[in-house]
Amino acid sequence: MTRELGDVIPAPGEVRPDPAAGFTIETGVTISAAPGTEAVAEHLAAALRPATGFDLPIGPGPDAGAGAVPARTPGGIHLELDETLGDEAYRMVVDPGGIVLTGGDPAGLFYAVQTLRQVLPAEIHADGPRETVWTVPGGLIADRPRFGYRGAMLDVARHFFSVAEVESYLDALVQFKINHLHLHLTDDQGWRLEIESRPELTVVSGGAGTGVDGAGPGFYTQDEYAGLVAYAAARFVTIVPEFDMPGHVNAAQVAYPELTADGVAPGPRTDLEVGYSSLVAGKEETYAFVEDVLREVAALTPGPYLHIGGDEAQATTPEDYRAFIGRVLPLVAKYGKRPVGWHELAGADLPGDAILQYWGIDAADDTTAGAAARGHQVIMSPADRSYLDMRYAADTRPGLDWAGVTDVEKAYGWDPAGRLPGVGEDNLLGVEAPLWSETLRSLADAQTMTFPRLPAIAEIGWSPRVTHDWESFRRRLAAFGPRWREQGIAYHPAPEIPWQ
Ligand code: TNX
Repeated sequence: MTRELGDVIPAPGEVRPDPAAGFTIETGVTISAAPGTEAVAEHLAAALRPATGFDLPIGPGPDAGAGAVPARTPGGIHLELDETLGDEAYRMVVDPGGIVLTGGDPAGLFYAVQTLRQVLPAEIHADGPRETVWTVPGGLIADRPRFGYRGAMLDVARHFFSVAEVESYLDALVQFKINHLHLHLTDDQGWRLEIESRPELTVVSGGAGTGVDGAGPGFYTQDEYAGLVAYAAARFVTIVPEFDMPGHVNAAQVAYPELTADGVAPGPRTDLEVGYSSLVAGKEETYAFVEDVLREVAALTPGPYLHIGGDEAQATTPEDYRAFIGRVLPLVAKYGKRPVGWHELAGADLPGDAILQYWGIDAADDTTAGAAARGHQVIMSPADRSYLDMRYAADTRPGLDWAGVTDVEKAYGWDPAGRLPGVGEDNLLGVEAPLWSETLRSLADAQTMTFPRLPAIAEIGWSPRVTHDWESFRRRLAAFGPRWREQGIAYHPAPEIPWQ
């Protein structure tokens, strides 16, 4: 099916189609990579070679800095950088002479590549050669993100996902210009990252029988986790590790009974209850433990953020909560990281750089607004719009429904800057779509809950508000059916989308 230049999710800021001026990628086409673009050129070639069957050799491009004038290779695809475009921004120009992709930085260039993939026929995602005419529609796209933080979250505690599964999930996310993956690494039902100074965490709470219904065992060694962080970084994704505390800690207490009030280990838990476990604010053992965890995780984390959870601490008194958070936040700073917490953290004294992640379901929350007024940045994840674990409809499975059911139109139909009175555009770091895994049992389950709603959240996070248009979105989304089928990505065939 012929593509139109603007048939892209997230909707680009500016699209100037020139239908007379397309370019067809044929055998013999080459890729030229200006200095600094080589790694993205490899991503581009890897995306185009399998389905086209073309060699698409990568050669050096003219170095604009060295005064070489031709900013393109006639008959080819040229990659270059122009920092005046800005962070994560890009431009794509397609005419009969070829394709020029210009990034404000390498991340922006990577997003140009994602846009190019989307305006090629769906068969471009096939893993072997296809007889297809690989025409790219002519014209210009100039694009840049609305928010610098466009996140997804995967709960690997309630159901563990292997490194290969997370990498596959991430490959699907980056096609929508997601740039943060928050990993919920610990909860009552499991502990999923090896901590060398606290080996029992994963020996006891990462193995067989952990996870909801005992169905999601596993953990990452530190080497595996470092590999995952590097895999993400190569795709311009920052991993945000979360260690949920002071609640959601039963798995830690099973492994280290000194973390309970009476020093007696609780039994392992595989049910869905929340709000019953707590670290003990008045015990020094608590802070020795937290410091061991934060120190090791910070050393494994090139990104700026450490997420300390802080949600649903019903088993912690408000005084203990404040005392606990007051001891833990300086530890995050000690190891050079910026703290992120669920919005309940607003009830504690916070350093100015602390970020709140809002997950509420109504607009009556004034603690988050108060924190925003004091200068804290907010990540918007309202459960009734952005939670990927909510059911699509009453009769769809898997999923929960405590925040209601969320069809695609509801996931798309909100503005993060209009969600909470007192939390406007300037208070927002960005948006995130969390996927909790209590009801998930496979990567296919995770994909089914994520697609097609993640593209809605991605568009809300990336696209200028003026482009927001449900009719346009559902038509553009329809084209992803064949793309996901080619990639083997499961998706929910939402009835409101006229799927191709
Ligand atoms: C609430 S949202 C939780 C999680 C659950 C989720 C299920 C939040 C910060 N806490 O513990 O997994 O609901 O939707």
